[in-house]
Amino acid sequence: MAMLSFERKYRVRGGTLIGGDLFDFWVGPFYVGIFGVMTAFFAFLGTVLIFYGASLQGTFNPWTISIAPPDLKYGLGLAPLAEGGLWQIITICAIGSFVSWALREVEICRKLGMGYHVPVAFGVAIFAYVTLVVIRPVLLGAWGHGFPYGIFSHLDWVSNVGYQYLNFMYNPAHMIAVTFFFTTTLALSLHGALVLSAANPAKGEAVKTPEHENAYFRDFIGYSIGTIGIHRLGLFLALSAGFWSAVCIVISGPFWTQGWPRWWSWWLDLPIWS
Ligand code: UQ2
Repeated sequence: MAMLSFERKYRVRGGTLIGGDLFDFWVGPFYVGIFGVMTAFFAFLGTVLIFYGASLQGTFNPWTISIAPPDLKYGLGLAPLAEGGLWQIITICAIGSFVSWALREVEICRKLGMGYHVPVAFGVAIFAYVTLVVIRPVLLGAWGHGFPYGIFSHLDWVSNVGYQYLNFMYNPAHMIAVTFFFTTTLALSLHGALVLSAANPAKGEAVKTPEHENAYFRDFIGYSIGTIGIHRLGLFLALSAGFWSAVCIVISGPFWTQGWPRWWSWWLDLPIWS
Protein backbone atom coordinates (compact mmCIF):
# COMPACT_ATOMS: atom_id res chain seq x y z
CA MET A 1 0.00 0.00 0.00
CA ALA A 2 2.69 2.47 1.02
CA MET A 3 4.83 1.66 -2.02
CA LEU A 4 3.14 2.77 -5.21
CA SER A 5 3.94 0.74 -8.35
CA PHE A 6 6.01 3.55 -9.90
CA GLU A 7 8.03 4.08 -6.71
CA ARG A 8 10.33 1.17 -7.52
CA LYS A 9 11.73 3.14 -10.47
CA TYR A 10 12.80 5.97 -8.15
CA ARG A 11 14.41 3.75 -5.50
CA VAL A 12 17.86 4.31 -6.91
CA ARG A 13 21.26 3.58 -5.40
CA GLY A 14 23.72 6.38 -4.64
CA GLY A 15 23.49 10.08 -3.90
CA THR A 16 24.82 9.46 -0.38
CA LEU A 17 27.12 12.10 1.15
CA ILE A 18 29.03 9.64 3.34
CA GLY A 19 28.91 5.93 4.05
CA GLY A 20 28.54 4.77 0.45
CA ASP A 21 26.29 1.71 0.13
CA LEU A 22 26.50 0.80 3.82
CA PHE A 23 23.30 2.57 4.92
CA ASP A 24 21.79 3.04 1.46
CA PHE A 25 18.52 1.20 2.18
CA TRP A 26 14.84 1.72 2.99
CA VAL A 27 12.73 0.56 5.95
CA GLY A 28 9.24 0.23 4.59
CA PRO A 29 8.52 3.52 2.81
CA PHE A 30 11.37 5.39 4.56
CA TYR A 31 14.84 6.00 3.14
CA VAL A 32 17.36 5.55 5.98
CA GLY A 33 20.98 6.38 5.05
CA ILE A 34 23.64 7.14 7.64
CA PHE A 35 21.76 10.32 8.57
CA GLY A 36 18.57 8.36 9.18
CA VAL A 37 20.52 6.24 11.67
CA MET A 38 21.99 9.37 13.29
CA THR A 39 18.60 11.08 13.51
CA ALA A 40 17.13 8.01 15.22
CA PHE A 41 20.10 7.79 17.61
CA PHE A 42 19.97 11.44 18.70
CA ALA A 43 16.17 11.55 18.89
CA PHE A 44 16.09 8.40 21.04
CA LEU A 45 18.88 9.56 23.38
CA GLY A 46 17.34 13.05 23.72
CA THR A 47 13.92 11.62 24.50
CA VAL A 48 15.31 9.21 27.11
CA LEU A 49 17.15 12.12 28.78
CA ILE A 50 13.95 14.21 28.86
CA PHE A 51 12.18 11.33 30.64
CA TYR A 52 15.14 11.01 33.03
CA GLY A 53 14.95 14.74 33.73
CA ALA A 54 11.23 14.40 34.36
CA SER A 55 11.88 11.63 36.87
CA LEU A 56 14.40 13.86 38.72
CA GLN A 57 11.80 16.62 38.70
CA GLY A 58 9.28 14.15 40.17
CA THR A 59 6.55 14.55 37.57
CA PHE A 60 5.52 12.86 34.34
CA ASN A 61 2.69 15.34 33.85
CA PRO A 62 3.35 16.47 30.27
CA TRP A 63 2.14 20.01 31.07
CA THR A 64 4.63 20.55 33.89
CA ILE A 65 7.70 18.65 32.71
CA SER A 66 10.46 21.22 32.18
CA ILE A 67 14.15 20.71 31.43
CA ALA A 68 15.79 23.97 32.45
CA PRO A 69 19.13 25.33 31.20
CA PRO A 70 21.95 25.84 33.75
CA ASP A 71 22.07 28.77 36.17
CA LEU A 72 23.83 31.87 34.77
CA LYS A 73 26.70 31.27 37.24
CA TYR A 74 27.90 28.33 35.11
CA GLY A 75 28.53 30.75 32.22
CA LEU A 76 29.52 28.86 29.08
CA GLY A 77 30.88 25.89 31.07
CA LEU A 78 29.44 22.44 31.66
CA ALA A 79 26.88 22.08 34.43
CA PRO A 80 26.08 19.03 36.63
CA LEU A 81 23.43 16.79 35.03
CA ALA A 82 20.64 17.74 37.43
CA GLU A 83 21.50 21.46 37.24
CA GLY A 84 21.26 22.09 33.51
CA GLY A 85 23.70 19.45 32.29
CA LEU A 86 20.74 17.47 30.98
CA TRP A 87 19.57 20.56 29.09
CA GLN A 88 23.03 20.87 27.54
CA ILE A 89 23.14 17.24 26.37
CA ILE A 90 19.52 17.36 25.18
CA THR A 91 20.37 20.49 23.16
CA ILE A 92 23.27 18.64 21.50
CA CYS A 93 20.90 15.73 20.74
CA ALA A 94 18.29 18.09 19.29
CA ILE A 95 20.77 19.87 17.02
CA GLY A 96 22.37 16.54 16.03
CA SER A 97 18.96 15.13 15.19
CA PHE A 98 17.74 18.19 13.23
CA VAL A 99 20.97 18.52 11.22
CA SER A 100 21.01 14.77 10.46
CA TRP A 101 17.38 15.04 9.31
CA ALA A 102 18.35 17.92 6.98
CA LEU A 103 21.28 15.93 5.57
CA ARG A 104 18.99 12.93 5.01
CA GLU A 105 16.80 15.30 2.98
CA VAL A 106 19.90 16.33 1.00
CA GLU A 107 20.69 12.68 0.19
CA ILE A 108 17.14 12.14 -1.05
CA CYS A 109 17.44 15.29 -3.23
CA ARG A 110 20.67 13.89 -4.72
CA LYS A 111 19.14 10.46 -5.35
CA LEU A 112 16.26 12.02 -7.26
CA GLY A 113 18.29 14.75 -9.00
CA MET A 114 16.14 17.45 -7.42
CA GLY A 115 17.01 20.92 -6.09
CA TYR A 116 17.94 21.43 -2.45
CA HIS A 117 14.99 23.72 -1.65
CA VAL A 118 13.47 21.48 1.04
CA PRO A 119 16.65 21.01 3.13
CA VAL A 120 17.51 24.71 2.68
CA ALA A 121 14.05 25.65 3.98
CA PHE A 122 14.38 23.28 6.94
CA GLY A 123 17.86 24.73 7.51
CA VAL A 124 16.33 28.15 8.17
CA ALA A 125 14.09 26.63 10.86
CA ILE A 126 17.15 24.93 12.41
CA PHE A 127 18.98 28.28 12.26
CA ALA A 128 16.15 29.97 14.20
CA TYR A 129 16.33 27.28 16.93
CA VAL A 130 20.14 27.39 17.09
CA THR A 131 19.96 31.19 17.41
CA LEU A 132 17.86 30.76 20.58
CA VAL A 133 19.85 28.02 22.31
CA VAL A 134 23.43 28.54 21.06
CA ILE A 135 24.20 31.80 19.23
CA ARG A 136 22.42 34.19 21.63
CA PRO A 137 23.54 32.39 24.84
CA VAL A 138 27.15 32.41 23.56
CA LEU A 139 26.94 36.13 22.71
CA LEU A 140 25.54 36.79 26.21
CA GLY A 141 28.15 34.56 27.85
CA ALA A 142 25.96 31.93 29.55
CA TRP A 143 23.96 28.83 28.55
CA GLY A 144 21.43 30.02 31.12
CA HIS A 145 20.08 32.39 28.44
CA GLY A 146 18.67 29.43 26.49
CA PHE A 147 14.99 28.60 26.87
CA PRO A 148 13.67 25.71 29.01
CA TYR A 149 12.24 22.60 27.32
CA GLY A 150 8.70 22.45 28.67
CA ILE A 151 5.27 23.16 27.28
CA PHE A 152 4.32 26.01 29.64
CA SER A 153 7.83 26.86 30.85
CA HIS A 154 8.94 27.91 27.37
CA LEU A 155 5.88 30.16 27.13
CA ASP A 156 6.84 31.78 30.46
CA TRP A 157 10.37 32.27 29.09
CA VAL A 158 9.13 34.03 25.96
CA SER A 159 6.87 36.30 28.03
CA ASN A 160 9.59 37.13 30.59
CA VAL A 161 12.25 37.84 27.97
CA GLY A 162 9.75 39.98 26.08
CA TYR A 163 8.91 42.10 29.15
CA GLN A 164 12.62 42.49 29.88
CA TYR A 165 12.57 44.80 26.84
CA LEU A 166 9.32 46.48 28.05
CA ASN A 167 7.33 46.00 24.85
CA PHE A 168 8.85 43.54 22.41
CA MET A 169 6.41 44.64 19.66
CA TYR A 170 8.53 47.78 19.26
CA ASN A 171 11.50 45.60 18.18
CA PRO A 172 11.85 46.56 14.47
CA ALA A 173 13.07 43.07 13.46
CA HIS A 174 10.08 41.57 15.34
CA MET A 175 7.80 43.86 13.32
CA ILE A 176 9.38 42.62 10.07
CA ALA A 177 9.08 38.97 11.20
CA VAL A 178 5.40 39.35 12.16
CA THR A 179 4.69 41.08 8.83
CA PHE A 180 6.27 38.12 7.00
CA PHE A 181 4.26 35.60 9.05
CA PHE A 182 1.00 37.38 8.19
CA THR A 183 1.96 37.84 4.53
CA THR A 184 2.75 34.09 4.39
CA THR A 185 -0.81 33.30 5.51
CA LEU A 186 -2.19 35.81 2.97
CA ALA A 187 -0.20 34.23 0.12
CA LEU A 188 -1.09 30.64 1.10
CA SER A 189 -4.78 31.46 1.49
CA LEU A 190 -4.81 33.18 -1.93
CA HIS A 191 -2.92 30.27 -3.50
CA GLY A 192 -4.93 27.51 -1.80
CA ALA A 193 -8.22 29.19 -2.64
CA LEU A 194 -7.20 29.88 -6.25
CA VAL A 195 -6.03 26.31 -6.94
CA LEU A 196 -9.13 24.77 -5.36
CA SER A 197 -11.42 27.14 -7.24
CA ALA A 198 -9.83 26.05 -10.53
CA ALA A 199 -9.30 22.36 -9.79
CA ASN A 200 -12.62 21.63 -8.03
CA PRO A 201 -15.31 22.70 -10.47
CA ALA A 202 -19.00 22.07 -9.94
CA LYS A 203 -20.23 18.60 -10.91
CA GLY A 204 -20.23 18.15 -14.69
CA GLU A 205 -17.98 21.17 -15.37
CA ALA A 206 -14.44 20.94 -16.75
CA VAL A 207 -11.41 21.41 -14.51
CA LYS A 208 -9.84 24.85 -15.20
CA THR A 209 -6.15 25.43 -16.03
CA PRO A 210 -3.57 28.06 -15.02
CA GLU A 211 -4.96 30.19 -17.89
CA HIS A 212 -8.01 30.73 -15.73
CA GLU A 213 -5.88 31.34 -12.62
CA ASN A 214 -3.87 34.01 -14.43
CA ALA A 215 -7.03 35.56 -15.90
CA TYR A 216 -8.65 35.70 -12.48
CA PHE A 217 -5.86 37.77 -10.91
CA ARG A 218 -5.41 39.95 -14.01
CA ASP A 219 -9.12 40.81 -13.88
CA PHE A 220 -8.89 41.30 -10.13
CA ILE A 221 -5.68 43.33 -9.58
CA GLY A 222 -4.15 43.63 -13.06
CA TYR A 223 -1.30 41.25 -12.24
CA SER A 224 -0.62 37.53 -11.95
CA ILE A 225 2.62 36.33 -10.43
CA GLY A 226 2.32 32.96 -12.20
CA THR A 227 2.25 29.34 -11.11
CA ILE A 228 5.95 29.01 -10.35
CA GLY A 229 6.12 32.58 -9.07
CA ILE A 230 3.56 32.05 -6.30
CA HIS A 231 5.66 29.16 -4.95
CA ARG A 232 8.86 31.20 -5.09
CA LEU A 233 7.04 34.01 -3.28
CA GLY A 234 5.66 31.57 -0.68
CA LEU A 235 9.09 30.10 0.02
CA PHE A 236 10.64 33.58 0.26
CA LEU A 237 7.92 34.83 2.64
CA ALA A 238 8.13 31.77 4.91
CA LEU A 239 11.93 31.73 5.08
CA SER A 240 11.98 35.48 5.72
CA ALA A 241 9.56 35.01 8.64
CA GLY A 242 11.94 32.49 10.23
CA PHE A 243 15.04 34.54 9.43
CA TRP A 244 13.74 37.81 10.92
CA SER A 245 12.47 35.94 13.98
CA ALA A 246 16.04 34.81 14.59
CA VAL A 247 17.31 38.36 14.01
CA CYS A 248 14.77 39.93 16.39
CA ILE A 249 15.83 37.73 19.32
CA VAL A 250 19.57 37.70 18.65
CA ILE A 251 19.74 41.53 18.68
CA SER A 252 17.83 41.61 22.01
CA GLY A 253 20.56 41.58 24.62
CA PRO A 254 23.73 41.24 22.55
CA PHE A 255 23.09 44.46 20.59
CA TRP A 256 20.30 46.30 22.43
CA THR A 257 19.82 46.19 26.19
CA GLN A 258 17.26 48.93 26.80
CA GLY A 259 13.52 48.68 26.28
CA TRP A 260 12.58 48.39 22.62
CA PRO A 261 10.28 51.48 22.70
CA ARG A 262 13.41 53.49 23.54
CA TRP A 263 15.07 52.33 20.29
CA TRP A 264 12.74 54.62 18.32
CA SER A 265 14.24 57.73 19.85
CA TRP A 266 16.73 57.64 16.95
CA TRP A 267 13.91 59.44 15.15
CA LEU A 268 13.70 62.24 17.71
CA ASP A 269 17.50 62.40 17.83
CA LEU A 270 17.82 63.17 14.11
CA PRO A 271 19.82 66.42 13.64
CA ILE A 272 17.14 67.78 11.27
CA TRP A 273 14.94 68.74 14.29
CA SER A 274 17.51 71.02 15.96
C1 UQ2 B 1 -1.15 33.98 -9.05
C2 UQ2 B 1 -0.94 32.62 -9.50
C3 UQ2 B 1 -1.12 31.57 -8.65
C4 UQ2 B 1 -1.59 31.80 -7.31
C5 UQ2 B 1 -1.82 33.16 -6.85
C6 UQ2 B 1 -1.59 34.23 -7.70
C7 UQ2 B 1 -1.42 31.86 -11.66
C8 UQ2 B 1 -1.74 29.27 -9.07
C9 UQ2 B 1 -2.28 33.34 -5.42
C10 UQ2 B 1 -1.82 35.66 -7.26
C11 UQ2 B 1 -0.70 36.19 -6.38
C12 UQ2 B 1 -0.22 37.46 -6.42
C13 UQ2 B 1 -0.75 38.45 -7.41
C14 UQ2 B 1 0.88 37.88 -5.49
C15 UQ2 B 1 0.31 38.42 -4.22
C16 UQ2 B 1 1.39 39.07 -3.40
C17 UQ2 B 1 1.55 38.96 -2.07
C18 UQ2 B 1 2.70 39.63 -1.41
C19 UQ2 B 1 0.62 38.13 -1.21
O1 UQ2 B 1 -0.93 34.90 -9.79
O2 UQ2 B 1 -0.52 32.42 -10.79
O3 UQ2 B 1 -0.83 30.31 -9.13
O4 UQ2 B 1 -1.79 30.83 -6.56
